[in-house]
Amino acid sequence: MSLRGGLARLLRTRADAAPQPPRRARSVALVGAPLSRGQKRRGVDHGPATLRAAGLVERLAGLGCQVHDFGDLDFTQVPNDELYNNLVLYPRSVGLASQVLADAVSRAVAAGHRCVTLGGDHSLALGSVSGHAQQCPHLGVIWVDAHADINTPLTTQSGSLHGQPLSFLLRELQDKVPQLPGFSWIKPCLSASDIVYIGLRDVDPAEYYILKKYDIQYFSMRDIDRLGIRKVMERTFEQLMGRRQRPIHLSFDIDAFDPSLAPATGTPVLGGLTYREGMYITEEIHNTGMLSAVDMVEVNPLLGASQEAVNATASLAVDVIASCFGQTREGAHTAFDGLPTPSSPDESDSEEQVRI
Ligand SMILES: [Mn+2]
Repeated sequence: MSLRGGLARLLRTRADAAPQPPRRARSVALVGAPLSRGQKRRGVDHGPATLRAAGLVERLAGLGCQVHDFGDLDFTQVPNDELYNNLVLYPRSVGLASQVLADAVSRAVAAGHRCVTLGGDHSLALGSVSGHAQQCPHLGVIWVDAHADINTPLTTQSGSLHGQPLSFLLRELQDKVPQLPGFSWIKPCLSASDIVYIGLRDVDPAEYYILKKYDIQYFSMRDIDRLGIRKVMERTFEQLMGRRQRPIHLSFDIDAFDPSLAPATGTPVLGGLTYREGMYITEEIHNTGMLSAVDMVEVNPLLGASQEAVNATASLAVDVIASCFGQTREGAHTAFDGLPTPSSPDESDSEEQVRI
């Protein structure tokens, strides 16, 4: 290859390279959402405090992020919050809390932050996704979870709203979802093709029907076994960003991990993600440059069998978030960009002597 040909090829390669997305400010907003009324167990409202105590702010700062911690939102419980349809629990409390959260996430994203919502149970995604979509109407959602969380209030068996948030957000389901008290502010902001699930292994019959009928892309644990996590992520981005780049909302339920890694959570299911699969998912999402908001949900410090179990779960959740914002398994490379050189007179003398 001639020098001129090589240079021409180099220049052409540079010119033809795909345009990089604009580099977003490395500014991260933390919003604590101690929402627990979307499920029945005590303790998940301590999730935000547990994640902070596990060193989340320091870890993000160490990666070079400017961290703006907005503290915890105040979710006042609505009095006389009776069951909907004799089954669905705390609709008014969950509806109001999600509305408050939607407003906070919308403001954080509008101010140029990438927004991390610290749960809390997964019903908070009603608020975080709605608020994110107010600023980024074309966002895509990656939902990492053991469960599909897409029951409607008419198909739920438990009555818990943390198993239903996606049904309220999906346009295609609107004629199947009744108006709940406290939910009138919610506008469906997602289409079935805007969602990809990763990690499913406990899906109710009505949820399975919805996934198939509306052709929602999902990768169950069986799919991960079959394809490997690398192919799963390639297909995830093909689905969400095959035609155009778009902001990504990552909604990460800690119960996606195997219970041996994340025991302190309300609805653990055997056979979940390994640590390496979890880190690969978030590293790849970070590498797209399009991550715009993250939920970390269902860490419940009252459900660990021991303090070690709680610490392991919280530390795993912090690793997931750090990995979303640039931590790699090769290390973080922001603070170190050159080796020190020897400079003392003795050393330079001896070096000269060697040369002579
Ligand atoms: Mn969930």
